Amino acid sequence: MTVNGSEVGTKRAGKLSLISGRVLFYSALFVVFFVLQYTVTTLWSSYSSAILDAQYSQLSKQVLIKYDSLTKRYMVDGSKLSSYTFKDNVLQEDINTSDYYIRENATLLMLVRNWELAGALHSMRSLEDRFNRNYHYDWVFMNDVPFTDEFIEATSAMASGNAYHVLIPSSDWDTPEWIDKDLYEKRLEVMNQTNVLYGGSKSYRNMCRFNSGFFFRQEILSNYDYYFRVEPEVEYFCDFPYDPFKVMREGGKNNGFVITLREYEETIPSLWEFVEEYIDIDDGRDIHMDSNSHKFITDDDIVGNNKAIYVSNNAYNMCHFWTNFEIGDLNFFRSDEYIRFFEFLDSKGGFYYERWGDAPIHSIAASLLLDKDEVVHFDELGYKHDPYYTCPSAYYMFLKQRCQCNASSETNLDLHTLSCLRRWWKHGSGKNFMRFTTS
Ligand SMILES: Nc1nc2c(ncn2[C@@H]2O[C@H](COP(=O)(O)OP(=O)(O)OP(=O)(O)O)[C@@H](O)[C@H]2O)c(=O)[nH]1
Ligand SMILES: [Mg+2]
Repeated sequence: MTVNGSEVGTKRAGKLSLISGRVLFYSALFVVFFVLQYTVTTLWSSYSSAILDAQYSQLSKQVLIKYDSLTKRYMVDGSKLSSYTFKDNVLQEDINTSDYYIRENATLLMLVRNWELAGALHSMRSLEDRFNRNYHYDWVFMNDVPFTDEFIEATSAMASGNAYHVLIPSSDWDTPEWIDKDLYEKRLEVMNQTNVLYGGSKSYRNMCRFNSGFFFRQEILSNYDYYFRVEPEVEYFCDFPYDPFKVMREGGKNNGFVITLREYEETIPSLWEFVEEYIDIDDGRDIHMDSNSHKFITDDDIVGNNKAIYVSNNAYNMCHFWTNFEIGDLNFFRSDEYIRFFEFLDSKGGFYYERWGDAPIHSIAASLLLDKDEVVHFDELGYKHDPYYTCPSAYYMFLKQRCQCNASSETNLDLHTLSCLRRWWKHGSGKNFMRFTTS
């Protein structure tokens, strides 16, 4: 049988095309398979990461709800004013401890006039409800004239502890003989005319001098280690979460405050000059610049977002602790260090020729004579003395302590440019993060 060449060629060509068709088919199949597998893998991995994402978001949401919303939430947007905690279940924790009712050797103290009875009762009611009803600390009332029976009866009834009413000896109250009377009258007149707050008042001056150098010498206070100063017509906005006297004793604190602000310079024009003189005389005996908080009262750079620059005529920046709320260690005021400091300043006559307040005197003494860690800011204690107040800005504190105040209001002094709180955090014993900022 003969097979011609063209027939063989056709058969070969047919075989070849069959083979290349198969190759093409399998290649296409492989490509399809590969694409399919890639698609399925990609889809699966994004699906599973979406599930994981969802799980993680869920978890972090739970954390947010559990911690942040309670413990790091602030009443004031954009401002980290108050302390916060990372403690779990902080709102459920019981404030009470087994030694809840154990008292320190301390008293509540009010210098007051008979006609201020209603205001005194208002303050007492507030402090009793928010704090003292659990402790029953004594109340000591002081006056430069005898208390009326009505005053004694009403305040004794309001006090949950013992109430003592003390007459201040005139030697601790009245203007001393060595004050130059003509000069005094002239200065009174000038300050009155220039509308300096209480500039024309003699009794206000006696009060400031008494509160600076004599209250702690009253015999009744020799029975106590600590005092808590209370004024008429003030208010405490929150339940006290602790006994502040205990905080003082356990922490080795000598002075505690809630509000710090600038003093009116026209009331203390020459005070700082004399303080500088005293620092020179002291020459490192009582004043230790390496551990005290002198920068709190001298530094005037911008701190945090408080952009106000306060210009004063001397190196004192006018920052002081408001003494209408003050918790202090009487032993500090009774110490040689404090008495030396007070007597030096008193001898200059500025309580009368000017109108030195007890707040700058106490504050400068604390900032120079005490270690910075011996002064404490009680940031949990909401408090009002017109025209300002302070209110805890940490949300958990606000709820837990049943506060009744508006932390974000203009009258919350901590938000105000007059406030020295951030400066205290930076140079005193405040928030550590403030110490590491450049501004
Ligand atoms: N016994 C007595 N107490 C006084 C006298 N002057 C003031 N005080 C008390 O001293 C404290 C401070 O006096 P305040 O009049 O409150 O002085 P302030 O806090 O600087 O000013 P405002 O409260 O704004 O009037 C208060 O507890 C007063 O009751 C006084 O002449 N005699
Ligand atoms: Mg007052």
